[in-house]
Amino acid sequence: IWNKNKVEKFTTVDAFEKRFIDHVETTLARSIYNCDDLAAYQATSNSVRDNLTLDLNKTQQRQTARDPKRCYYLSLEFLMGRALDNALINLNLNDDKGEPSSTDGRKLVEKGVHDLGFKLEDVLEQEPDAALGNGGLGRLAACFVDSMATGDYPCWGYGLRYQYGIFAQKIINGYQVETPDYWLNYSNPWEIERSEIQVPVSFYGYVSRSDSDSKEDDRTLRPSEWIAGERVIAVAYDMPIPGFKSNTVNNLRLWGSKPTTEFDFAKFNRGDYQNSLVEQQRAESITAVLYPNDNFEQGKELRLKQQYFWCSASLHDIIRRFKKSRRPWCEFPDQVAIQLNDTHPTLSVVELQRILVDLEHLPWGEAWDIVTKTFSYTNHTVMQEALEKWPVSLFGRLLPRHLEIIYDINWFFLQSVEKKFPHDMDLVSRVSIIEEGKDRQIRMAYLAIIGSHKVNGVAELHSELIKTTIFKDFAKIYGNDKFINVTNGITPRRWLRQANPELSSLISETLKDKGDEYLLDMSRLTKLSKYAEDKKFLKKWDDVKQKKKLQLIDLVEKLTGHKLVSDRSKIHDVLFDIQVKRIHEYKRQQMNIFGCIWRYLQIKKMLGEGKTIEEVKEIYPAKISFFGGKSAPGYYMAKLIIKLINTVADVINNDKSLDDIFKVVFIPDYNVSKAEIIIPASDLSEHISTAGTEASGTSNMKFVMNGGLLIGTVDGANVEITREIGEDNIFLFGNLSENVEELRFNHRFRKTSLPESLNEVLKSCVGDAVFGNNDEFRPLVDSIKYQGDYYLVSDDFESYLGAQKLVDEIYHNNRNEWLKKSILSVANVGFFSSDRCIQEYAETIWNIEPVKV
Ligand code: 26M
Repeated sequence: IWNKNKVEKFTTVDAFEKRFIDHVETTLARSIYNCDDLAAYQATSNSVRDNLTLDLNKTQQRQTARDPKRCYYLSLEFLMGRALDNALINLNLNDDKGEPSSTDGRKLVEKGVHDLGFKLEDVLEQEPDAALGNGGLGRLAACFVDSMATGDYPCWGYGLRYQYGIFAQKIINGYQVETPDYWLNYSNPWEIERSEIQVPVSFYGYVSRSDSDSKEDDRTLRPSEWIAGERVIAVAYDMPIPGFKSNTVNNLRLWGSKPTTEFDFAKFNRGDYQNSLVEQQRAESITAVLYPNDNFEQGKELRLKQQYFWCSASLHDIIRRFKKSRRPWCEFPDQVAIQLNDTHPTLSVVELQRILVDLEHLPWGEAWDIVTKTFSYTNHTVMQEALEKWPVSLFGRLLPRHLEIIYDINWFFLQSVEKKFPHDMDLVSRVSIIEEGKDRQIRMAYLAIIGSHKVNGVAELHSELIKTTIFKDFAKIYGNDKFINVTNGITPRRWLRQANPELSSLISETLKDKGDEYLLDMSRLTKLSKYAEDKKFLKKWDDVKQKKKLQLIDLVEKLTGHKLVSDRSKIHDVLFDIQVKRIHEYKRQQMNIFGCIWRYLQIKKMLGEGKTIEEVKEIYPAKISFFGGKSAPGYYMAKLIIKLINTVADVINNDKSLDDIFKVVFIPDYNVSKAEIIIPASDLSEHISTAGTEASGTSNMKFVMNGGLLIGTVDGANVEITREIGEDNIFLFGNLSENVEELRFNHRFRKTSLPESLNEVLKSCVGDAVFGNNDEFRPLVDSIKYQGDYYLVSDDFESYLGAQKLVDEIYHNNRNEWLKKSILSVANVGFFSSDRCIQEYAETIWNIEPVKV
């Protein structure tokens, strides 16, 4: 009976339409006469999800049967964006037996939705972003799960199901205002609630040791019992992750918190029914919100609670799966690899050690051997303020047994260091997991390094820097094999095919690649090089870009209500210069806006001298500078930068004398779905961090993949991008990271003076000058003039203006040259596919192999 009545995937338009109507009438309990775009989105999503679910089940059955080594990617953030369009692109329409079918799933559903009276475009617009992340780190995790499924790797992601994603940004009066992102408002068709998968997680309490006369440093040889003070339940919510042209559908498991059904009878008996319920309700707050910091550590207890809740539930789940195959514990690292996305999941190292020693009664040394073979750690930053540390006092109260275990890990580690470097007591104290001082702190990065067999940076320069600066001592202790580089990547399915269907079709048509195989094998793109001087092709290439620019104009006009361009037919002459990313001093949006101010002041000067607009345009051709990005809510300077951008935009955009040759725009609420519109529209994008501060950057890769040129510093992955696409095709400027220390030193001793250009700009931002705004921006000016200019804006400013001048010249005087650079960039962007990146992780760190379904 089961076999005869098997649920089938839809593989035809008819079958899709049936499924759709079924969902409208049953799942949504609505009549087909009362079906709006939102209902259509939900019915479509549920129908597509059914297909995914069937393949998910099959993938998991297959993996259970084969029982290969699996990788678990632990990340507190998965910045997934929208799921439907991506699912359509990855839709796998083969039946039970066949090879992946050649039917385009997206076209099929588009037709079906159209037959039912809707426009796919409008339906897709209904979906809220799954914005469970801050920026680069979270979006990287999302690209990674896509590539893991595409490469048929047996991998799961583990994260938290925040009820509120990153806040929505409103711009009011030029200031950022945060509003809650309650993304689950209309139920989420992409999650499968596994109400039967419930894992209890404990907090607080104390440690009990049966053997009270054991010697202090002997205690780890015996297990201890943790008597917890609070218990909550972790419930699993699964998101199916389809691969492209693959039958694999992997799983992203997000944990939600809820109260136990245990009840505090003591309180109840005291007549305190209300309060005993209130405390239970607190459990739900653990996964309520994503912390909106990016590259900044705050040390909040609830954040640590989130981390432990997630680590504990995930490890429990992983171990439950391992135990099914009844292997001995020593085989655990042959079956399980766990990747730590930054230090946020480092507690899982301690939790695994605790489980093995306290609950499974393994000897300490055997347990630790298993732990270190299992874990590996990715570092995403060298900036001090972003390195995670927890006060010992706070930590010990929440997780008393884990604190003991950390002390013991540290003790054994320091012993081994002393043995290896007997005459270097300084080294021993420097590498202690515990930072001494009046407020003792646990250094999570050190713990992550000690608990892992591999540590990787995310771009070559960054991986070198961690070995020679923040983790220098550890590189010395562990030698050369432990610290490696895996340069980041991005998924070409979302960032080329989905974001830019126009460019994708031009590419597949040009390469005669009907099945879009280049999205899997991006080395095929190199064939585009031979068209780099083909006039007909240049025209088509340029047409795509102009079309994407108009789409961005539409978006901005919709969002801000302001008309940006009066004559859309002239868009070809307007250079789109874009910087979209989290607002941070080290990313130097302030330098970009100072550059805009410089441009404005120069234009005004020329006009004042009686030059005509046409004459001005010879030097400063038409351009729009776009900014976008969120500031952490408590980051004063970043918020001030947003206000400055909006103030400058206000003045410039309302200055009639400019005759539209220059505009500045702040796009509110930058997120993944807006990025998909913004990135394909760029002629030029800015990646201008102080050298040595941006670990990799990933939007740089997205812009290149869409034929945009970069202006940037020699930082992060800009270095490898330059190597791949050629130095003629990127506008590099500024000081190198090896000189940063000296430059900062010179500032401290007032040995540098500001360039005249910057001085003029800064003058216009204070007092009652044109951008002064009652001296509001004084702190931004002072940080450069009097506070050491930590991010070296003054040292790079002239060089930056020089690079911008070159941009203007080439874009306006030699368009074919520009287009050639654009084509050659795309032709050589293949290295930055996250498929390559995941393959490197799989082969050099995880030691796992694909399992075809
Ligand atoms: C820390 C404490 C409390 C709350 C939040 C945090 C936190 C959250 C996100 C800290 C850092 C976070 O992300 C850092 C990040 O996004 N780093 C970026 O990672 C990208 C992927 O590797 C790189 O491309 C970027 O260069 C790097 O800045």
